[in-house]
Amino acid sequence: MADSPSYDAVVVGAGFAGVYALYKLRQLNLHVLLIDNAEDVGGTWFWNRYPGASSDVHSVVFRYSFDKDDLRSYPWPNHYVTQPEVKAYLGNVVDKYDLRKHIQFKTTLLEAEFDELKSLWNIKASDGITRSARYLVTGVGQLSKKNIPDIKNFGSFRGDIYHTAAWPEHHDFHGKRVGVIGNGSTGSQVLIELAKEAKHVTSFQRNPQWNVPNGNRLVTEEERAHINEQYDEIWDRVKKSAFGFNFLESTTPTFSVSDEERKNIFQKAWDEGNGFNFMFGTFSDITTDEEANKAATDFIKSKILETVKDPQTARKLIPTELYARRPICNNGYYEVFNQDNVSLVSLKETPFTELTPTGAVTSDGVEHPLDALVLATGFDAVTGSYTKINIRGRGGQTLQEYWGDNPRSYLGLAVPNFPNLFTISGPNHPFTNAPPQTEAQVDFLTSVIERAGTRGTAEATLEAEKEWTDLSNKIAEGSLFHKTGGWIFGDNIPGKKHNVLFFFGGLKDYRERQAAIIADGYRGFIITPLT
Ligand code: NA7
Repeated sequence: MADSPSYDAVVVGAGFAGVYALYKLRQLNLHVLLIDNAEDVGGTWFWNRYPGASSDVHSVVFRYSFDKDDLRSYPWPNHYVTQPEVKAYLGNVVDKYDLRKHIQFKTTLLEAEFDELKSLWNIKASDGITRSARYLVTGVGQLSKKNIPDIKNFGSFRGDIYHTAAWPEHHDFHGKRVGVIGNGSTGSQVLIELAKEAKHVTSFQRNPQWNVPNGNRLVTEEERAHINEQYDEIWDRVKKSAFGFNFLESTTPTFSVSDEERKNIFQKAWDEGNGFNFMFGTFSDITTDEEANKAATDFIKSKILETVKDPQTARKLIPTELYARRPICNNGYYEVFNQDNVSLVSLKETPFTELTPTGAVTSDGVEHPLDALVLATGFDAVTGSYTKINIRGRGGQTLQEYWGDNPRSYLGLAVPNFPNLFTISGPNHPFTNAPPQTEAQVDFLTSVIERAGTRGTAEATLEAEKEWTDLSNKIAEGSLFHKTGGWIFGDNIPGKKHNVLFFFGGLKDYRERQAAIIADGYRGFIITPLT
């Protein structure tokens, strides 16, 4: 006989994943509490409020697919939504469905322990209350734990230090000399914006990356009306695609067309903008074939050389690695280096030796005077979100202990020995546009919970976890992403073992596998409805 917990489910995180989980579980009429350490909804879109923070997925599909009225009526003026717009959108969903009363903000999950006898989770939060819940659903984000660089005498710097993922509400860079460390999606966005305001901005770049334009522009009323008519078809296409974007993924191999046609295809994608479109909408083999990859990078290289006036800066900006990291796009990245108030330091050539009270010193002995330092240094992705909280499953073992050097799960969602825990965006979740990915995962976990009931237990099997991990590894090995590494494989964190952290099989394949698993009686789960 199972005890009655305080809640049927506790959801952690008020981003895209957690808000949708709350919505879905409330649809089942469950007693649910969502906690989040921020003061409002947004998740990663609450904290990453640095200047220039914007999605690089087209606005049309950077939202939930379930509410057709909202899809047609909610405004998004540009092709990309900015951070304040994403946060406002999530707030709109929460208010429209009257979910706010089920959310407790400014509350951090400290520890959760599974009580094997009672088959429920005891959840300690920063408000000092321990709650019990049958189910624990973590929507803690794949990019939540900040990566802080280890630079000698870091603490000696007397200027302001900002991490882009913990941005204060107010800032003023007018008249200031700012250093930006990092040049990923975030670093490129913040650099472009700060260069409009600051006296001087220095980009401290370790590995240069391949950037393409994002093609951001206003969406006309006619375009929007056309989109509104097409929304069903758009979502159908998105859900049957690999990456969940609103573009056609190419099936054409790079060298199946003439040199001229290839150049035209790259040029068209460059003019339209969008990183995923450039990588996956142009040709089918850019991330699987090194020669095809080189054709793409030769094109981007020609654009860098055309755009950047100073030859030394252009040289430093050209990567030597493959175009096989999470693709980056933005609005005017290469152009910004032509501004008099922007300079580039290659940390590959001259690494940091130390910070001083007034700047940063590099190995050539140059002290770069700085009033502020912006860390756009990324995240301890996927698993980092879990290492800061203690989640204890069977036998009191934490998730970190269970994973060790080998983070793994079933479907990026469930972990053996951690019954009734659902880790949205856990290890080996699909590498796609986040809203449709979280919808797919939440729809699935909701159906597992519905099947098990409010008194039941659902637990992934070791065999299912192994199968999923092997499959994720096998698919990743066929991709050039595997060679380049980066945060997707945990390579950005000193001491973190290179591991695949994503399922690269695509959204369509993921959803089909989920449907087959359900049709097969929730294969890979042991579901025990209790009495
Ligand atoms: P990323 O993509 O991990 O980029 C972090 C950047 O910071 C990258 O250029 C790193 O260089 C650099 N970095 C990290 N640590 C250091 C140290 N110690 N010294 C110098 N430079 C460093 O994070 P983002 O926030 O830009 O983007 C993450 C995702 O968020 C993005 O893909 C979107 O999905 C949203 P490196 O390349 O490692 O040499």
